[in-house]
Amino acid sequence: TTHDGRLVAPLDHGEEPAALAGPLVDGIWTADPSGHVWDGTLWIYPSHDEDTGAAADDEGSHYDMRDYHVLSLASLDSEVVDHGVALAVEDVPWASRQLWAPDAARRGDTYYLFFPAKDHEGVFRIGVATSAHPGGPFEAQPEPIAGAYSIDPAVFTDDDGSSYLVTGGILGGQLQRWRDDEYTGVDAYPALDEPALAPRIARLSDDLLSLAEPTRPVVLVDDEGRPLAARDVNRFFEGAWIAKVAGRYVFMYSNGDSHQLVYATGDSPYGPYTYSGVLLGPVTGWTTHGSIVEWGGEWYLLYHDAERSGRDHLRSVRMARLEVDDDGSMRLAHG
Ligand code: FUB
Repeated sequence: TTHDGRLVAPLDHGEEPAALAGPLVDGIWTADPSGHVWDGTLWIYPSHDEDTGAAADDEGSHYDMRDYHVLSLASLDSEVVDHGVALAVEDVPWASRQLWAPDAARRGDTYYLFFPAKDHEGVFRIGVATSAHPGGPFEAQPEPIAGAYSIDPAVFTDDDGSSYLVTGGILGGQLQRWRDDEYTGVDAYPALDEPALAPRIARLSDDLLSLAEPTRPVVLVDDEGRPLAARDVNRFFEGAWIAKVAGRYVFMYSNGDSHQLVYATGDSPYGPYTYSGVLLGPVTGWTTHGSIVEWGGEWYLLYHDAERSGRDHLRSVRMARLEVDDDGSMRLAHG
């Protein structure tokens, strides 16, 4: 059952290869997977869940992650490699706790790990760390990225080489405490018939270490072009991911209160994005978060659930194949 009591059937993977048959790794808990294919290998940048004993609350304090491990997969049939500790909270001068969902990017010979963490005042900021190897270890910049905030950084690089950083998460992710790029410290939610809180996007500088412009909202609209309202089940919650599929920009995210992975499509990385459908229904556990990645001519969904632990904050990364139509419509491929 999900957090809201619905029964969910496990995905039917049929005779799928090892990577599609169950959790990708044993031995560590992993979540929020961001996938990138570099030189033919699938690199996965997940959160590394741990039970540190932090008490559960609405701020998500029990998601108390202290480091990152990078995973790689040479083929669907090969073993997943855990590259060990890629970055730890004690190596990030500005961070105090909660290394939540990361992403990565590559420019030239340098790999970049983008990550959220609470600063010493308890405010979520976005940091960046670099490495000469996609598996790390990564060295963090001494300060968070100025102008970036909240959680769940995802970096999208367009065909012209421009990279964009999208961030945002409501509730524990503190997006509701920001107005016009200023931290208010006050939880302020729109009225139910007002436009929903929007994730933020900005182009990155050429060295990927800073924002090239102030952030702007990513507006999600219905098929009549109206911004999704705060009461809409498909409003943004957290876990943004941008990809280009069949020539269109796809914005995937965890929606509303039901936490499904849904997607919207648009003609610019900035949006607006028109709500387009559900990719993955509610999984076991309170959160859902994932990425889509093209690998060897197929599209895959990387996602997590808490089926193995039965505990919201101890999750396992999984992978499923997607069917993609010529017009960019997508769905899970069952069996
Ligand atoms: O993993 C901690 C948080 O849970 C992530 O940042 C959210 O997206 C949710 O998955």
